[in-house]
Amino acid sequence: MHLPSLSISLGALVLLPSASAHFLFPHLMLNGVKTAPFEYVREHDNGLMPSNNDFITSNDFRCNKGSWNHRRQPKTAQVTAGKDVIGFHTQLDTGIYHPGPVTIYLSRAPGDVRDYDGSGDWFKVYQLGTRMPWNGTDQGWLTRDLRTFTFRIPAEIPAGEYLMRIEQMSIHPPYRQKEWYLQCAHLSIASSYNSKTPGPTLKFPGGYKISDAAIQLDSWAQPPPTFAPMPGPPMWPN
Ligand SMILES: *[C@@H]1O[C@H](CO)[C@@H](O)[C@H](O)[C@H]1NC(C)=O
Ligand SMILES: [Cu+2]
Repeated sequence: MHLPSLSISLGALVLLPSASAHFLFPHLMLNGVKTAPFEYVREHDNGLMPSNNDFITSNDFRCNKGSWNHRRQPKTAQVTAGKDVIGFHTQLDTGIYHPGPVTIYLSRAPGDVRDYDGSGDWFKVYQLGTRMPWNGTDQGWLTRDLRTFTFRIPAEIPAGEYLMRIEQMSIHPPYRQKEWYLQCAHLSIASSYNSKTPGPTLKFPGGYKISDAAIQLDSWAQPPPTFAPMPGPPMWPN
């Protein structure tokens, strides 16, 4: 177990001034319960550091830097498709103070999720962007100051073990520059669904391109943008 290192890293977090604290998502949300930090979430070695756009071409864009070294630490949460409400909660109740979308993807492991690197297909099950219409301000983001991002697992997901990946793309730097925050949880999904495979799917890296409209959004533009495209494909099921 990694409780000693966990308490050290949380202690270090507490000492950080909030202005330099970015976002981790160490708590799996399970039917309204905030589980312990990293109980079901794969830790990584990037701490609270923002990643820049180089990140989207890296294998670390799956579950963040160094997460492979932590893959045996979390438990795998037992959940049921079409029933349980799941998601993530930020570290130390930090509100999302950087404007930008939050998306959540699932990828089925070939076997045990603890041995899965996220190199397979991902599909999107959650997204939260701006109010519509958007007046181009930070206040217009529905993600703003939120700490919890949850959704009911769709019934239309085959049984199996899954990585669940949350991503926040911060859009406050100028032009195409973005900051990226992401983290993965371990799920075992019970389901009787065995119809069409969830999609559309994408790979990480490769699925996002700098030319994507979501990444090209320039929050500094004048006049301000009035539409913020979501990163990635449409959600499953449509
Ligand atoms: C933009 O909209 C948000 C709510 O969506 C509001 O709080 C804010 O005052 C608005 N700002 C401007 C400049 O219209
Ligand atoms: Cu920042």
